[in-house]
Amino acid sequence: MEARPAVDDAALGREALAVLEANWTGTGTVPAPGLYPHQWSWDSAFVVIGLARHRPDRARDELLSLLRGQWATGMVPHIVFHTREAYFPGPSVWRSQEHAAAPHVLTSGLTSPPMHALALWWLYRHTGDVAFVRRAFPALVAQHAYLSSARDLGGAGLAAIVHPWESGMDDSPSWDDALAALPAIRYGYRNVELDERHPDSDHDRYVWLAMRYRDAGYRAEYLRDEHPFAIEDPMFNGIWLASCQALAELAPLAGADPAPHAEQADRIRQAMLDRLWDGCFYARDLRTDRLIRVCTVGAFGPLLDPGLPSDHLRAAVEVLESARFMGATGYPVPSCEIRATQFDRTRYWRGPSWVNTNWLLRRAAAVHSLDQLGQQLTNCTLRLVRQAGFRECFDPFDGSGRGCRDFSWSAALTLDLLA
Ligand code: 2M8
Repeated sequence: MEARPAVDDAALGREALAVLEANWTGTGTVPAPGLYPHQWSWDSAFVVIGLARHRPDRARDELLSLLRGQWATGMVPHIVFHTREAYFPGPSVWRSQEHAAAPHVLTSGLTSPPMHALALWWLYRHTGDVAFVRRAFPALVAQHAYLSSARDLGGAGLAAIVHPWESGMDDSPSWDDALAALPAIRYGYRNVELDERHPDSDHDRYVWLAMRYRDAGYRAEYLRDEHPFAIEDPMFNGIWLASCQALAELAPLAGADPAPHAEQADRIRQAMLDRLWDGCFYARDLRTDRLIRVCTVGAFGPLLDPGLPSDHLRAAVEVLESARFMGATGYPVPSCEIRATQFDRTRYWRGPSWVNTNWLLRRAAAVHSLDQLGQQLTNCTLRLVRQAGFRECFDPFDGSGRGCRDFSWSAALTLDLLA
């Protein structure tokens, strides 16, 4: 494992700010130089959270810059392309400019976990900037309205993801069966740097799914009636619920009624309990109407909800702290439970530990006053970045770094963990 010279908190904070400065393009923060040369949606929300205390000006610009990519439908795309730099699949695949609802800036046609209202709430909490809340609030209300109108494909109040990229956890074993049910595709499109992550066949299926949705005009009716991939994911919906609660708290500042946002949060909670719980939270495949019985870090998204019933909370925390997750490795929290046959400590969202999911779990611990768990998550996550740097993800057993270096959300959330 690579050794880094010991750094104290102040030096680590300075390093984190330097990474974010280097990854700022003038219009937004890229997740990492090279591999990810554009603005990714939930990455930006984590950057806003990390910069809230240190650079509120930059945090505001980051959020506004991302929201320039919002479609008239309210959809906040998972990638906003501010430059012509190469990335596959880029603007020529998504063809957003051909869609009447798309903005002038080029974007992807998919969305990603709706972290943004939670990020706005975080920013407000640290700055007290009411004027900015008023400015950003309507866009986030529109984002949520899009999710409840166009994405409630199961009709029970949850938002469905229609592509693995929308989960933020592309190659999670949760999507394996749904992907395997798609036709075998061979485009041969490759981004060689992704070889470590996705077998060719999966990557080709990702592209095929995206192009089918594009060719259907990014229509909600197509998603409901025909699209072959539709999954209710507990992490996506847990984040959405937390963002609804954030909007409910921010609403009075924006001169709006909090009730619809609080009610939406209640609906999501009830639907997750009714549809995704069976001893822990699982994703539900809407095309087979079955739970996907592999327990991943996504299972803990609903813990972000302070209103989660205490028996569900207790059972989920027991799973989290058990040898299936935190209890077996020195470094929390593996992205897939260790005993699963699909677990792979080296592969991206199939085993490695990630700073953003650790941060989300630490936030969940805070909302439930689980102080010891929160402290453990903070300390162990800081240990990862102290030892291996701001890597994209980390081996959950020995803490060695994997994927990109100078990764923005690892740096940004370290700033928050240090505070
Ligand atoms: C990863 O996703 C992209 C596709 O959007 C990829 O695999 O190339 C995921 O880790 C996702 O959560 C993240 O937002 C993105 C950029 O950091 O990379």
